[in-house]
Amino acid sequence: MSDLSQAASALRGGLFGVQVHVFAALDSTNDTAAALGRSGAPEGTLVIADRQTRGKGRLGRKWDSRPGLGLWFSVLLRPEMDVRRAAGLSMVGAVGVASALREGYHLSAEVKWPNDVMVGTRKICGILAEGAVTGDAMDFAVLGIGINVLHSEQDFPEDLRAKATSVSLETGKAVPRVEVLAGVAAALESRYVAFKRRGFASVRPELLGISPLIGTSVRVTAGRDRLEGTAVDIDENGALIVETAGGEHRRLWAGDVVDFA
Ligand code: BT5
Repeated sequence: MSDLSQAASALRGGLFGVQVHVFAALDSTNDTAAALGRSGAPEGTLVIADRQTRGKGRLGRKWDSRPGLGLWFSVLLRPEMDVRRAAGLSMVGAVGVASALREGYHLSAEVKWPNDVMVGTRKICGILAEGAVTGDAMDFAVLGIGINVLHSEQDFPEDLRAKATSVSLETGKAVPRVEVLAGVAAALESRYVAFKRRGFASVRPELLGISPLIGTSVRVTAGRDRLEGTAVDIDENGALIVETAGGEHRRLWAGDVVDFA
């Protein structure tokens, strides 16, 4: 916890740090950021916790968020755009995190569509974007980011040990969490500002440059649908384009790539 108390000073001057709320423990930083959003907190408000007791993944999955080891935080965004355009936000977040890890720590971090940040086959960061909507307009969005920083392999639950990694595991160094936070916040801010101005097109070239799926065979699940084919593109709206064996191009808006090679 001690190092996280430096978060506000590490973020001073940036958009993502206009207000910083640091907690020893929360159920989920996304839920607290959403509550702040409903009570009118400004864009850029950041909520961070040393530990989450109910860290959330997508589709009701759990995010392992033990104390002292990771960056578990959420930023409140007020993007003033319709819901369909805002759907690209989680990918904007993933590109921001991957670029900060590449530039700051020379990690070969990549973005596995739609929003996992991977080093090789292991997940180093997960992103959960949630929104409050009136009609077609976003009231606000919450971009929740979990980055494994100081974990050794034993620090992950057994079922994640072969699938997860951390900044320490990849660099061999105990990098301070607030240092990672400051780098990620700056990288996110520049991508977010561009995204507000120019939409998903602003992030697409960078995303395609660090997408390990493109050109590979993939198996994707999307709700009850299963699809196999070759990932050929991520389109101008953020959808994954998969070419099936029959040559048909299928456009996927959401889903999980369960296998690729
Ligand atoms: C995600 O979901 O990857 C989104 C994770 C978002 C976490 C942040 S932390 C701050 C904010 N507050 C929250 O409550 N959430 C956000 P998904 O793509 O559904 O992946 C979930 C899966 O990742 C799990 O089912 C596990 O297999 C795996 N997993 C769980 N914890 C992990 C960890 N610490 N590192 C790597 N993989 C993990």
